Amino acid sequence: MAEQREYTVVGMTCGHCRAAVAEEVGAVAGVEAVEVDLSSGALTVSGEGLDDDAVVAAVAEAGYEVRR
Ligand SMILES: [Cu+2]
Repeated sequence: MAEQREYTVVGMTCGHCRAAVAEEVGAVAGVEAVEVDLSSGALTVSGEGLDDDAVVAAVAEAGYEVRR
């Protein structure tokens, strides 16, 4: 069943940051859609069988951090 989760990413400063996060998180297993709001840091992930740790790791891979 599809679900949606919200995270807050810290450290993004421009469109390239935003694109990097969207690309890395979009490659996580089960993820079907990613929305990133640069100004608020809001990361909305939609998909099935989402794994918080995998999302956090993908954000870290892009060079940013999820505020928990
Ligand atoms: Cu940037």
